[in-house]
Amino acid sequence: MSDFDLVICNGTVATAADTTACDIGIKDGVVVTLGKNLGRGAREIDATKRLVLPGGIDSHCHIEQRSSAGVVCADDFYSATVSAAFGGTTTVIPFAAQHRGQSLRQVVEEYHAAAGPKAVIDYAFHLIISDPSEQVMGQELPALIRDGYTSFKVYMTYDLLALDDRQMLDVLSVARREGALVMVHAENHEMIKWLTSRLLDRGLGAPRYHAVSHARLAEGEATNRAVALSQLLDVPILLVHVSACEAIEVIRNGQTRGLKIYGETCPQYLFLTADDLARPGVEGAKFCCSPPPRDRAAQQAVWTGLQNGTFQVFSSDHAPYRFDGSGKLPRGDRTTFKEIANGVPGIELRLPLLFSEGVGQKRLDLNAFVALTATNHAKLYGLYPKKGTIAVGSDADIAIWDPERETRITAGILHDNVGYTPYEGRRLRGWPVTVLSRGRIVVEDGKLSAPRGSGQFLPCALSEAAKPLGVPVPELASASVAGAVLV
Ligand code: DUC
Ligand code: ZN
Ligand code: ZN
Repeated sequence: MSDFDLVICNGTVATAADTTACDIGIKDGVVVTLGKNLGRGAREIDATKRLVLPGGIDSHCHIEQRSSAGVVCADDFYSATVSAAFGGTTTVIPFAAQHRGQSLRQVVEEYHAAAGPKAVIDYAFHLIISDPSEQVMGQELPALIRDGYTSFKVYMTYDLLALDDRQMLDVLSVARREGALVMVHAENHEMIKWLTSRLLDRGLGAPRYHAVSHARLAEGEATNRAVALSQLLDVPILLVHVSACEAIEVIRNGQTRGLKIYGETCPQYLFLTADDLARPGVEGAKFCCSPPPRDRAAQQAVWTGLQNGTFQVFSSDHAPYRFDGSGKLPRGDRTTFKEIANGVPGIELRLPLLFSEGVGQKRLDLNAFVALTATNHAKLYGLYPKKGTIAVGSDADIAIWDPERETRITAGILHDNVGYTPYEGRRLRGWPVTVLSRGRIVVEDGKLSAPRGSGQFLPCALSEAAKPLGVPVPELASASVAGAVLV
């Protein structure tokens, strides 16, 4: 009789805090012992010369989602989670996206119905709030937060999604009261609309003009406004998919002033630039996402932000659209940048890209890599320490990496349903070769072992990160002295 279902031995185990040579004993899906000479397991994995890391958490990805323009993602919960697992990710947090007029509760039920039978790894949901009606804000949202949907995204741009500042304040005040974390897509809607119509009026519809219309000042201005709204009500916020130097500066500045402002960035802002959108014909459509990739200086600023703690999380923002009429090119070669579905795939390459160019090129140490790709996601979204670390009592969600393995990226080796990758032809060093979810082998030797529907839903707890500072701005403090509760 073995003490463990599985023992991983002889590997180098790294968490966000430490790197140690130790073995891992796993029973009933959970890490039960860390140490040396653990004894036998029913199964053993020899991890000599391998790195044993917490499975990645991708806390920003779009799966089986219909965009506000009605375009459906190329990946369903099967292909997306399989692709995630092959890239070393063991938990995803996609969005249950409300369209205007929809009941939030019903939206959540629909996403459960889609994910339950298909996901091969564990998943939670953020909400997207596009219609903060009285019913949604007064009843549905508070109830959903209590049911484990403790984070939600709001947009400051897009005709069918954007909230105005007043609506943003309404949403922030519910988040404050209920302890939820608000994720903000910060771009100035009017600037983008104005630039877009000027460009199109002048016949400039090619993909490269997407990056012109989504100007970096639009991102900087909206980020600044989001921080001010957050400060006014003393509500923590997370700025998602940050790409521009102007926005990074605003976030850093808020953090320096002691505000609970969090930042997320993504592979496209490290490895792509606006020049990619200028590739011949409509090829540039493959690189159109919002905010768009910028220039080399912005790439460097994003690296610096990962190094100095401005960014807590590195997510894929996997928004998969095929390069045809069903996705990127609704009007074929005549599609203008305004009509191109916004988003790039990246759920499988998020970790290998950051490992190779971050850890491999000594821009990040291994512990920072783990923090940025797993631990901090679990902490921000109320999944820690069940997820995001390797510790006694944690789920045995583990990726075993061969740090020397060299891979030339091409769409054909990936497991998503997109048909192209923005990272075609790149050479990476380091790859997750064995991936476990709750002690079950999901990927081994390039093969999938987990059945459809074996992933489990994870209700999220309220997180410390979302707690207000408790220091209202002076105006609010004076109102509350007078007995008025404003938030
Ligand atoms: N926002 C996202 O989060 N993903 C893709 C496009 C967008 O605008
Ligand atoms: Zn967004
Ligand atoms: Zn997104």
